[in-house]
Amino acid sequence: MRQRIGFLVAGLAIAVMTSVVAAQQAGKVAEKAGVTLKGKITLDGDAPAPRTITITKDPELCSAHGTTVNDVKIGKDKGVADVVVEITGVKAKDESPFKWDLPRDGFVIRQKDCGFSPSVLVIPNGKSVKVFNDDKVTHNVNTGAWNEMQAPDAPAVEKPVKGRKPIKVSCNIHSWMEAWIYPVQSPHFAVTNKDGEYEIKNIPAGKYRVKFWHASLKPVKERLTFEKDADMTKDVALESFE
Ligand SMILES: [Cu+2]
Repeated sequence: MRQRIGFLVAGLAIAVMTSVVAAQQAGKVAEKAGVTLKGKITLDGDAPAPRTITITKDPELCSAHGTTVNDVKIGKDKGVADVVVEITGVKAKDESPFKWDLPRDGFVIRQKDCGFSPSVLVIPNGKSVKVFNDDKVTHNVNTGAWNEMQAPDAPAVEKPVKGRKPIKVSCNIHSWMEAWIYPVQSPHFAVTNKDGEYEIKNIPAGKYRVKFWHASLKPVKERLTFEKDADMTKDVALESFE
């Protein structure tokens, strides 16, 4: 009998310990999940007039989709699309595991209807970008670091991306074509949707620099302190350069 009680006590002790460990692990997971930063990026001032482009090459194709370009895409309530929000300075040991939304076909830019799509591509620093030509005319891909002609149906131009600054992509044949590759060092980033909204999850507690970047607007940098379990909202109004 005494032996049975002994087993029971031991079993109970193990059960309690197991649940304590489980609770601790759950706590760790919650801690690891970090906090969420979200907000809306708007335009401070009037929307710039669409830029009129002069179609000097392949007009049959390139004029078919209009002759103006909106460098700043404005959505609901003056929200600005394609703003990169990046948190820098997170210590490697605190970093969430890289949970890139890795596209099956890699990081891709397409040349279609005499334009680049997407207009901003965020890519982990060191990964390769693939550029495809979907048009029936010859394009070119020029980043400064590399400059490649691309005939219709040519294979993708694939190049590694390295750096800490946004890289402008242009086409030497169609001067109005422009896109940006934005290399990031960590997974703590977001790109605003068509209405200027963004959300970054899993930010470890700490004090970091947060960059708000758009190719045609003045960049904003903020230092924000993230407290454990305290989700934050940060709205920013960006101004034009002029
Ligand atoms: Cu082109």
